[in-house]
Amino acid sequence: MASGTALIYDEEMTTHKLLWSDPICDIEVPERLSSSYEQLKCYHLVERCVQVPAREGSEEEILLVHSSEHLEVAKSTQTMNEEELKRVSGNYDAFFFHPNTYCCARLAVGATLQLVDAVMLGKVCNGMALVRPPGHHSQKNAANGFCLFNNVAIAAEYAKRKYSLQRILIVDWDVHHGQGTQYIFEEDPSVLYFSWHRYEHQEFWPSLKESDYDAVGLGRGKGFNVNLPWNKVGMENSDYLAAFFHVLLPMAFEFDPELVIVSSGYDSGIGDPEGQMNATPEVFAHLTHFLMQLANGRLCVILEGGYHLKSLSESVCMTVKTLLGDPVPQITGEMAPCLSAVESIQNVRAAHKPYWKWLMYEGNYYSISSSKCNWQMDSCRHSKLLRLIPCFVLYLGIWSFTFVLNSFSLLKDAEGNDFFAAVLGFILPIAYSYQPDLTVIAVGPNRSLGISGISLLFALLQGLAESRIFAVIEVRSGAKPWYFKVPRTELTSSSSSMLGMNCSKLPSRKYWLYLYCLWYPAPPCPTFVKQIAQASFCPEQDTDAY
Ligand code: Q9C
Ligand code: ZN
Repeated sequence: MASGTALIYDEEMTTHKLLWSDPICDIEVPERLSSSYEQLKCYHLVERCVQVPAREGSEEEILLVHSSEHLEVAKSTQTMNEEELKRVSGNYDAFFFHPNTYCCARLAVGATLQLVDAVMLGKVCNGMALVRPPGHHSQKNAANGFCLFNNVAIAAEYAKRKYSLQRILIVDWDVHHGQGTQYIFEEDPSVLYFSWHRYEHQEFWPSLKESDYDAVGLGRGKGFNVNLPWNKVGMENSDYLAAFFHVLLPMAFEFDPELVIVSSGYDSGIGDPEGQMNATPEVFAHLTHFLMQLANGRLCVILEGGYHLKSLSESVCMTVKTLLGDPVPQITGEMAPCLSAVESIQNVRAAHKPYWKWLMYEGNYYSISSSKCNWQMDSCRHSKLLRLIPCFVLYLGIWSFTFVLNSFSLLKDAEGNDFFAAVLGFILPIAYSYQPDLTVIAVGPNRSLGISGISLLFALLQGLAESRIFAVIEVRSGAKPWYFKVPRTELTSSSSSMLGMNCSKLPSRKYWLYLYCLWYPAPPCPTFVKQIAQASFCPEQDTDAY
């Protein structure tokens, strides 16, 4: 498998700038690029990356997505004076032309394609392109929202053709809806487009009906357009993680993309004047880490928005550091998503139920296994432990241990993606709300998952406890041994000091109930509810199992 992380940056793209006063456009400044790059240098990240040069995208490449009329208008602005530039800019919603804009936009397209080539040809495993102007609002025939050419959409179309790809995932974590990208791919089942965005019930720009959760795609593309509108500002790390756990990741694993492209706007981060959200730079390390588990690690991150220079550059660094394989920083703070976020998540899940197996079967778990609601599971508690299924231990979270095991017993009859659904929708949220200092995975010999499933579980959990993972593997005698990638950080703390850890990080009951709601849409099984409540309030109860 390819290794290395590409970084693409060209100072030329800082020449595109606003020449007159315009309070709408004046946040899209050249310093967005230069200060991000400076910060990368400051953390010695630039020297750890493979420097790939940008190039100008060709007309032919731009025409993969845009009309020749649009291309000609853009081209014609190169020789215009300020007055003419202002007039042409006025034809669009929130865009400005500079005489060098066309050149920069071609470089932005070319830089993106260079990254796609580097990743697809195996020169690197992943990478980031720092580009301006951004792309995701740009449409076939129009500039929009600081975007002239749709860099990411062109890259997806290019990758589809040049490398005969059948499934590309675009993750748009910019705080604005990439309506341009949606329009371009809404009938295309080979491109799964996910976007979360500040929406506020259509109050927030671009204020479109089609940015809502019920825009699921058209024709053959039905089910491949996923909008998660945020109806309140102030969304936090927990809300973004919940969106990944309960919407994007299960869908992405079912889709099984061959390439992942991120429309990477950091205006969804804390401090941004446009987004007004509260997610910290660390969250982008986690989002990146999750996406690295797809498509054999083929991940291209392309800059979109981000207008708070400090927040932007720190978040860019978090992303690149994670792409390079550094341990993911611990996320702190409340882990329960807010009610408004849960509402949006429920809505998009309901809208997509007809199109995704993982959502379709979900309601069945309760009925499938109601007869097996055996919460005692005595055999789990003792030495037979390792002979069961792969287990996940939250350190000092033994209280939830039985709980997780039980949930597996609920799920193991269901077919298909049940394991992934369990890990993503259930284990990860629990793990993130618990914030363990150590993760222990116990794997028994009669595992049904296979190496790839266990490796995925392992990799996903590496985002926790600063990558401190301990695996207990019971190997059948005579069986061929197999291995995990060695965790990147040494286990520093001794287990006895771990034991001294208190339980102050326990998730609130609200979150447990919330998990319950997402996971079991069917009428609640009273024993189950009781178990959750007990698990939440009596964490020490099960410690004697050890
Ligand atoms: N009243 C990107 O982040 N705001 N573009 C327009 C009009 C435009 C954002 C407000 C925001 C564009 C790439
Ligand atoms: Zn944006």
